Amino acid sequence: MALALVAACSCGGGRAPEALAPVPSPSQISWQQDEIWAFIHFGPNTFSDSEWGYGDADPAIFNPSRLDCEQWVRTFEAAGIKGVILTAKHHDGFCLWPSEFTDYSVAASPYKDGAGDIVGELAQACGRHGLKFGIYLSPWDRHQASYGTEDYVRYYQEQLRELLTRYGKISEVWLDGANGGDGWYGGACETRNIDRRTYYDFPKIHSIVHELQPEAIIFSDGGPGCRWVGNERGIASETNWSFLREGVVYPGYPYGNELGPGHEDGDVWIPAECDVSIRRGWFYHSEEDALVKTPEQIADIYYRSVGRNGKLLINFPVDREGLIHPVDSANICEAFRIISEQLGNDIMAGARASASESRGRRFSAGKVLDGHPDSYWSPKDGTLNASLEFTFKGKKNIDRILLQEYIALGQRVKSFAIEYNDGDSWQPVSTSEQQTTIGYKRILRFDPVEATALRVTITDSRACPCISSVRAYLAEK
Ligand code: FUL
Repeated sequence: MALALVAACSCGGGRAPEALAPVPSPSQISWQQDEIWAFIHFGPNTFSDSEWGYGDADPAIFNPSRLDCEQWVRTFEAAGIKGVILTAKHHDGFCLWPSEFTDYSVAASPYKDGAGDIVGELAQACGRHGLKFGIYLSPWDRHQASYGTEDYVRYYQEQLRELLTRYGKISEVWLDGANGGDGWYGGACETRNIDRRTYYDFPKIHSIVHELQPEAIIFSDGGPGCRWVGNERGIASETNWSFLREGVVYPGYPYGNELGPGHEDGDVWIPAECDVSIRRGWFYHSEEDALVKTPEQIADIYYRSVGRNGKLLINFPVDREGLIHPVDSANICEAFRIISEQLGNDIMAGARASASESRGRRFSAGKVLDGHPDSYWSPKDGTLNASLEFTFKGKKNIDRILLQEYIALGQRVKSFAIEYNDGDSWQPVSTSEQQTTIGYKRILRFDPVEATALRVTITDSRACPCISSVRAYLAEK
């Protein structure tokens, strides 16, 4: 008996917690680990100075003189961005690839005398630099005469198949929810209303994506791969569950405030994607050259998106030459430098970790400091309130804490509390941010403290917490 016990302890060190549904797919985990992707809005709108083209722009206006997808991708690489989504077709119906199903495309434009293919050029540049690639194919199409009929639904599906089979691996498909009603529609110039829930046959669209690109994440207001965060400012809710109740939210859904926090009692894993433009508009307008978000503003958005269990999708309006404007590219690179500097020096390195309780050696407090994304601290089954303590050598100045759950086993933590020891007693950190959900990543900003120790208490959880990482920083020097 004694021998058997010794054997169990030395090889196992405790049994892993059961997964708590819903859980993410491996593609959803890797999607979230990328943290920041770029968005590109480019098309006739760039040349007509509009945001929502009516669908009647002459393809002759689409004439980028120096288009260079290498320049876009080099900018993203320098800014630590891991992938890019291109508006292959926006609401105006113009296609940035030579689709065999319409003449309304780059093939009818002066760009490369009609021999260009911007989807292909960007896909290749991403391949050369190891970036992932995704496409935006607007369901609403203000150009096509057939819009509103079954023929258009077939047309959309054929175009989707084309994009998913011609360009190698597609890692995300963006299904926008806008349906403004009026448009050119082959010259009819009228308002067409469709039933947003049923017209596009989204189950069929999803099955085409799953068949042709099984690892692609499908974005829409309600997923199924990831959901819209509910605003276009790139800001996630402080309380942010990566779940929705199945079948409730669909593209164009008359959403309330629920897309931000998600459904705490949801049954499907649909994490929040936070889209925002580096400028005001999605498309390029020269009068916005002076309105590019500053590096500090972008860093703040990072804290409010990635730092709140979201993924950041930041848009670059490519200009009329076909380039990312130098101010946009300088500001995103500087933002990346600021974030890397602020979160570059982990004060936990060298700290001693202990826990109020652990389920075994494999799940001890030290696992949150070992840098392995797949190791984690966890207390016993049924323990919903437990704490981790970190003792420093001497006093440390701290104003950020970064927490991560091991989300492969589900998102669990409902609330937590951060305290520091000033040498005499434990005090709460001073912050205006809620200490609620954690998820993949949560970064809490607080007034600087001088601490001999830090304590992270999980005060409530859906099941025993599984914490894979705790880091601390002094960002504002
Ligand atoms: C919205 C669209 O209507 C905008 O033009 C833009 O593409 C944005 C990302 O999504 O719904």
